[in-house]
Amino acid sequence: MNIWDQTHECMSRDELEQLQLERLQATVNRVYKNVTHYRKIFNASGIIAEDIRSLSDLTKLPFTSRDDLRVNYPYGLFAVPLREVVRIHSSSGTTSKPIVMGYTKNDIKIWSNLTARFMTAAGVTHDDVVQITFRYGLFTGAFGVHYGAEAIGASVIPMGTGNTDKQIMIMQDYKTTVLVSTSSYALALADRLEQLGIDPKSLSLKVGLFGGEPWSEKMREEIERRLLLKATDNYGISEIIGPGVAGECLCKKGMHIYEDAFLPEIIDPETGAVLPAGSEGELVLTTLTREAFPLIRYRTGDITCIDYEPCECGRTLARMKRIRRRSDDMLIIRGVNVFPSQIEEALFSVAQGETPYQIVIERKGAMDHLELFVEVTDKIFTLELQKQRSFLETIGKCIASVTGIHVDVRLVEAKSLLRQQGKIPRVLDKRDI
Ligand code: DLL
Repeated sequence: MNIWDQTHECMSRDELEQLQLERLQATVNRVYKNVTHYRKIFNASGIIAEDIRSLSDLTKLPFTSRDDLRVNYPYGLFAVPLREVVRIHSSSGTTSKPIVMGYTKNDIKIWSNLTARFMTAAGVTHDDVVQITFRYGLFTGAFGVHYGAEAIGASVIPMGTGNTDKQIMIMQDYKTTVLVSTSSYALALADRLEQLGIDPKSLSLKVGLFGGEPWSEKMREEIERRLLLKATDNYGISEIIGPGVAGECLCKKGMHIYEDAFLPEIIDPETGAVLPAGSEGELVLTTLTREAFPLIRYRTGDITCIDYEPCECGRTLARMKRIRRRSDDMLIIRGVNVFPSQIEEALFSVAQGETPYQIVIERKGAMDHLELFVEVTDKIFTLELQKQRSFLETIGKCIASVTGIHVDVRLVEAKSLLRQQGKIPRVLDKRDI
């Protein structure tokens, strides 16, 4: 089935806004009734659901932050009883505790439709063979796209991450036409193909769906040239749904936001003020159809701007620009979200106290590489060599178990990390993407 939902994707602004208002009112009602967190803050600021008479009344509602999700861990923000939840995913939080998201049966149906929509916009049809190289598990990426591809009727290869040689063998033998991955992994695949002397012309790749991490036009040009496919960008965030919030059509002029399901705003990240259309700022999203996990004015931390001009493809949905920055200190390492505070927490717990350190990120070849430099303290210095080694290994394991990523931990001389105004910058991100 070709899922171009023309009813929702080509609506006039007036019709769309009417639909958004109806869905917003229903969502506000639902969270007031079913979610203690929202009831409390609405009551405290004297807001009642009937106050939302137009879309501009949205600004009367408070923002929801990642911290609100943390405080309500695990199920505090669910708007339905657990027995109606058919799926649970989670994402990295600022501390060792993750953030938990629930989906009802209907949420999964809507989610599949949304991912099917961005895949269709990028040219995927039921004739395609879709190789998914995201991690299957608590991460929303793989399952979200998987269900969308099945909804289209494409043949899905649920590969999961890693094992690049096997990915390539399957790509050759099963005649994969659509690659679903992070942009950096697409380049890693291109590198390996080159090493193996495999001509990309011998593959059947047609479309690449890349999301989950920032990338650039320069990378797009390189991926298209080396893998001989059309590379498109798609955006999502686990708290809101996962992939399927926005995606590019083949005009490649920004990602269409599925505004019938998510109401976007752009705010000044410092003041919280809503900025006029076209300004750059932090993306704030309100879910309009979520049953299990509705969020009001969720601060995504992603810096972008929105273009409301209709697109040449016929879709009237607004388009968001590539995300290149965040308003907070969240890092994305090979598509995995990592907070410096998680690394610090793990380090200090193993070191049993504060220890000077610095996180350095580089892109080696196509892939991100994270190193943690720890300055030797008297306590560490007095350890035997063997114990020092196992100390570093324990830190690495502890960080891996919390964040899911591999970190090289290295000891450096005391006072050797460069200070700025007496302080070591916590993160040195040397990536140039
Ligand atoms: O990465 C969901 C996803 C999976 C989207 C697969 C697309 C494909 P999280 O792990 O919660 O969810 O990470 C969300 O990743 O706030 C952005 O900072 C970043 N991000 C996602 N897509 C893009 C993109 C998934 N296309 C966080 N460009 C978001 C730049 C992106 N950054």
